[in-house]
Amino acid sequence: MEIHHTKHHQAYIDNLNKALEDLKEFQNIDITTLLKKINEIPENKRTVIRNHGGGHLNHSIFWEIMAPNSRKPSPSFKKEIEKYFNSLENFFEEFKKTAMGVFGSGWAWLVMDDKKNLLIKPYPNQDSPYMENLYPIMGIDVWEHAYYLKYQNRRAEYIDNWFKIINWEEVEKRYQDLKP
Ligand code: MN3
Repeated sequence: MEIHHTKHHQAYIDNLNKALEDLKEFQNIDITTLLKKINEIPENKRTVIRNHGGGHLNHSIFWEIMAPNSRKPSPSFKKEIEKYFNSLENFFEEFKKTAMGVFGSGWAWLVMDDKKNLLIKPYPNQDSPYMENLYPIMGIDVWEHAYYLKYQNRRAEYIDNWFKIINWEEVEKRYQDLKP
């Protein structure tokens, strides 16, 4: 996790800043707005900003939603999850299935649409849910760099263990704060 944080995440930030150097009109907007406006970015810079801006934001959220002393979702948030996924067990099952189904490098996200519906979606590379106007609530990095050092190719085991370190307080906070 430490190499992941210090080396990989920093590279996304450095490359994003470099790509923004000659794009004055996009320098002073926050990262979520930048990604929502991805199609307004000049074509020659769009891919690099999509990859590295997305990488920066995805990882920023990822570090926040993990905690060493994971508890359980609050009763009210659990109820929200049950509303969309029937049970917490079923939610984990669907989330894992989506994360396992990401071909190659990418993420699985619990996202919210602008009608406050919760859904689980796979994303390739560093694509951000913000690019399609969805709000990322909780997501797992399933790039091999996220788990290879500890789990080699055992993505399923990594996902199962990741469920045990979810910072539910922060996940719920994101859900409440991002509610449109
Ligand atoms: Mn990563």
